[in-house]
Amino acid sequence: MTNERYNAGETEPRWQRVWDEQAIFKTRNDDSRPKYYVLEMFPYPSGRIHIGHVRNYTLGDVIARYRRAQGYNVLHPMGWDAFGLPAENAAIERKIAPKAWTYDNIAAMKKQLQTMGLSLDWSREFATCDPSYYKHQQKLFLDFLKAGLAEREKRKVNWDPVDMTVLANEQVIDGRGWRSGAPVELRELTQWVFKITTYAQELLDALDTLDRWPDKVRTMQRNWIGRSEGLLVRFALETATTPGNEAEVEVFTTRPDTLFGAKFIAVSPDHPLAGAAAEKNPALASFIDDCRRTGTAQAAIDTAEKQGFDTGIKAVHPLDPSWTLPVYVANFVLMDYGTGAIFGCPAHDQRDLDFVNKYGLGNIPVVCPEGQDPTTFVITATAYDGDGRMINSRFLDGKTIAEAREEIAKRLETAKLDNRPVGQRQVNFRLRDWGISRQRYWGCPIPVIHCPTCDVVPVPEKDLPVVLPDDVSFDKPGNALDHHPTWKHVTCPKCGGKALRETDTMDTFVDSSWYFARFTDPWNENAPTTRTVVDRLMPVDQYIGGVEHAILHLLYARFFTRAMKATGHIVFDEPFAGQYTQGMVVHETYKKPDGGWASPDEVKIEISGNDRHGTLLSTGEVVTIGSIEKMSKSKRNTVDPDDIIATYGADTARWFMLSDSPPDRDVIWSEEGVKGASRFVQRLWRLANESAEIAKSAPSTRPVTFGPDALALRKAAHGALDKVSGGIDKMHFNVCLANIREFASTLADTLARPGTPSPDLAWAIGEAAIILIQLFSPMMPHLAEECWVALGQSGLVSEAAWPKIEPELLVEDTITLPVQVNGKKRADVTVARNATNGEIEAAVLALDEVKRVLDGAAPRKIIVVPQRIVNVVA
Ligand code: ANZ
Ligand code: ZN
Repeated sequence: MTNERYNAGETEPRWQRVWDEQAIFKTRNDDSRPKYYVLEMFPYPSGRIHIGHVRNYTLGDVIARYRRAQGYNVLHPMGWDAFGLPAENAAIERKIAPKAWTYDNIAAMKKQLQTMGLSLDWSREFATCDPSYYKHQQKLFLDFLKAGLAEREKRKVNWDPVDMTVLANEQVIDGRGWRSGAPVELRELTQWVFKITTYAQELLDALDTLDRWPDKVRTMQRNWIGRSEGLLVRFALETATTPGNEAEVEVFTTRPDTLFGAKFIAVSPDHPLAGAAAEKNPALASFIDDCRRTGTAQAAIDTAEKQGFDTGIKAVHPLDPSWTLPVYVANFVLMDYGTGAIFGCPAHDQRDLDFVNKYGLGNIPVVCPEGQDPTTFVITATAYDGDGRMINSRFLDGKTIAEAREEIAKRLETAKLDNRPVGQRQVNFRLRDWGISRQRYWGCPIPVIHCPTCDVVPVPEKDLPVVLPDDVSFDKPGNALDHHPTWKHVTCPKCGGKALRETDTMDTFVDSSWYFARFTDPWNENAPTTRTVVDRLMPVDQYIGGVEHAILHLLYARFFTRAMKATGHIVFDEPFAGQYTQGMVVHETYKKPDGGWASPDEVKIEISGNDRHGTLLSTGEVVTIGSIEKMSKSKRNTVDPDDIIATYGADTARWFMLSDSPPDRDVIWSEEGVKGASRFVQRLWRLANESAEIAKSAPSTRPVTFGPDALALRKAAHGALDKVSGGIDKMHFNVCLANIREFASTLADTLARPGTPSPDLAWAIGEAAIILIQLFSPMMPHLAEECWVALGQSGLVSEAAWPKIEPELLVEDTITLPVQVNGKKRADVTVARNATNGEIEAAVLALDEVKRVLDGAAPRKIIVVPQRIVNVVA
């Protein structure tokens, strides 16, 4: 028996080499077995793996290894989401070329990943900044362009006048650019957009079919798509009050039922009516300018104080010609939603209520909650947006909201203004087309040429890829591609005249919208996908990543898959059959006496009873143990995967990641927890060796019968096998780990019994050890290989078939029945499940409780209700 401690530092690289040399994780595209595609969201090459990556890839690896053992042809690839701003920032701050910075980071991170023992097919690796990848992305762009799925659109964008770039809404902070701090301007620019709205309804409907997606993610997507059914309503204007004889304004409403509660009309600062009125009214013009400074971010608009400007224009109520409403320009009405104009019903919309309360317009409640007295129901500071019955609404009074909505729609559809219907039903989506133009160097070039004669000319396919130049400088703000002396100057492919390349590059979300399809055949130089391969290996069976990508990335990928289908590159609509959002890795925080933060590796934690206390390793000063928070550089509560793996080994880190919390919850990283995992590794190693020693003396063929001890152990083994298999299927990994621990204890107890085990028990111990090793092999693959050898098994456990459950060992073979005497429950009896009535009666009569009641007399009758109950009639 070995007394040696398990040495992860020695074994882990050794097994990684063996797997690598035998190329056992390489997936063959011509493998005819059923496929299983496991994918973790690919990393951005920031330079270092962080602990969140460790969790993400461990989760995926458990599934990949388990499915492989089950006989699937598993595809488990890895690559790099390599374009983006940090590379340009590094170039500016450290004078390193974005390309060199990116590929250096990739090399460093790949080394780190390889120490984790992940069962990845590295032969498929690519980075999205490889021209051999983005070439095909440019081809997809051209195909989308032909299919009408990409087009140019004039758009209002946030423009940073110092950095000379468009900013995403998230990059505008308090109206200023996040880097430059300069006040952001709204500019109208021509941008390339992908027509995601073409699929709005389909993207919404198909969410119902994604039954292996978390409900919360589907809900977030539904809300983002934001379908509303409403009514377009045309309000006549009193032309005497309008700047240029405008006769009407059209609004979009989802609450036509509230029309009798209307108090005002409001139009967006960008609405033509506002523009026309402003021309005659300088005060209004300057109000509109102020509004524009808020930027385009929804959050900024939502939180800004509601402000309006009364234009003096009067609108006529569509159901009462004698009723006029003031027309305001208001900062909370967006031009790019609905018609850019609304009617305000303050009693039932909080924004409208805030607005009237500011401008003294009052409110009339028109929906009364059930159980409220309509004569006394008033609204003051809080709008009521719940259910109820109509009040103060003439012919609608007493109706439900739904009935009133229908009634108004019907009436306004038939009512006429200027010979056309006043009302028209309409479905609106919040979803906007996807603007992909970025004024950035480090991205995929948009493959078009602008010719003064021919306008926009697609780059001919034979000229793809349009490659980024390497010789760029970042000494001026703005787009380095645009500043390049020669790159953009080309001849027009159509007329041969002088022309300019598009210097905008694609949003990096484009790069991650189809990489999963490219992984199926990254070697195809001629096309983005190989149909015979992609149609068989897609969709991804299990996708895993952070919840921060629940909306945009997943939605863009779902759109892209449809657009690729429409252009003949794939047969599927939905890229991810199963989707899982993992929780974060969190850690407690430590505050030093001087108020600064201490990192976990600077602190020594001591535990006495329930009390934990920490001191600084360097000075012995006491630190305050603070709250548990997401790991962040600012709080310094991070742990470095390299350190963990160097100290404890990858298996320990992997095991700990899976052990304490369900994968979709946050997991608290703690030194104690990792130490516990490390002790368990040693325990398993001892168990495997002790079992191996006994298994040596076991009969080589399976015994025909098993005694009670052997049977009990076999039941524990197959029970654990059953539970862990089911648990991995459901991704209940923490429960699986608990089952494995429990089973390991049972095996340890069996081994601890005094005396030499009988041959059948020795055989059962060998079987149990093999099952145990296989059960933890997806989580701790290196340890499993080492134990596999110790047990004298041939081949690699990474390639072994998942053990077969013997179902008869799962059946409880005894049954416990309640025993009544004269209708009163006296006892329980435990008998063999297949016991005869005679055997059951004998067992019942032998019970002390029954003997006492019968007091020596024979029962008159015993009635056995099979599997249910036994009645004794005394
Ligand atoms: C009158 C009304 C009364 C409204 C009421 C709501 C409650 P969703 O569900 O998001 O589609 N709206 C319409 N266009 C707008 C725009 N461009 N900018 C800002 N708000 C706009 O929201 C539709 C509702 O949002 C519409 O219904 C309209 O206000 C407002 F008790 O009309 B409602
Ligand atoms: Zn031309």
